[in-house]
Amino acid sequence: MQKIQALLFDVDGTLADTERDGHRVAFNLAFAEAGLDWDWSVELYGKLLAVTGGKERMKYYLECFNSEFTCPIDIDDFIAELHRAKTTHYTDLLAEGRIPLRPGVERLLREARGKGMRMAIATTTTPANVQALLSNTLGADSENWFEVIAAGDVVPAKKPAADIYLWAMEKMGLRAEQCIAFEDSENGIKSSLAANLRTIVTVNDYTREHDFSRALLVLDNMGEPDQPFTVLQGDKTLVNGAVCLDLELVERLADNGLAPS
Ligand code: XBP
Ligand code: MG
Repeated sequence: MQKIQALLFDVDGTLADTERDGHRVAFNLAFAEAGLDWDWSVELYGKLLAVTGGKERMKYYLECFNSEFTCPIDIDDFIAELHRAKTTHYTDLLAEGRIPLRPGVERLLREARGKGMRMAIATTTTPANVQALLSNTLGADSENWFEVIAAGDVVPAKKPAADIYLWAMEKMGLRAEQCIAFEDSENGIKSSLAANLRTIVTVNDYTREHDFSRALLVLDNMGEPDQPFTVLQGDKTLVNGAVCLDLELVERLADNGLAPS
């Protein structure tokens, strides 16, 4: 088995718990600003997360949850304008420091960076959102920690399609067996597995019940030395008493985990 050369990170739900208190809130602010009475509750948003991509999610909402709505202008223009406003609200929320990184994320990123491990982002969200999250949590230059930031509309087919991971690996000149993906959702792991990537999952409140049966390991979070993770699924003998996800554990899992087929 080839030694791991790169870590490929999903963003929303994996690096930070952005959906409920970030994206959802920003969508609602954009709706109110546009004079719409749409209100995406925490519960409704859980259903809407079935579709990745903010523009795609709004269309799904109109089709399945608000089909009475008559669009005043061309639907694509209308959605695009709402989405621009939503992105502004979302990046403003991040600038207020409202959304921290999840436990263990900064520790693992710093360790990987210090040891020369290559890193990339593979996400469905808009590039400006990734930039805002990284700069407001890890500092202005932290975007440069990632060799490739694969985000948003750079590929036409969003997760669960494999495209965003394939795009990132192509840019890095790497094959799937040389990388490990980090995901938090079923659409995310469908995408990484379709790209043939072994995948480690950290769940969140929206994704706890998703199907992660083909993950290398499923954790509640990446853990810290003084705040241990809980192993939800996977081979506990490989975890071997570790309390947090560090590079040694990632490599051990990768060496022993079967490639998805
Ligand atoms: C999460 C998504 C995104 C965000 C909203 O992607 O599906 O659509 O919810 O962001 P991932 P945009 O977990 O792959 O990071 O509104 O910018 O699409
Ligand atoms: Mg995600």
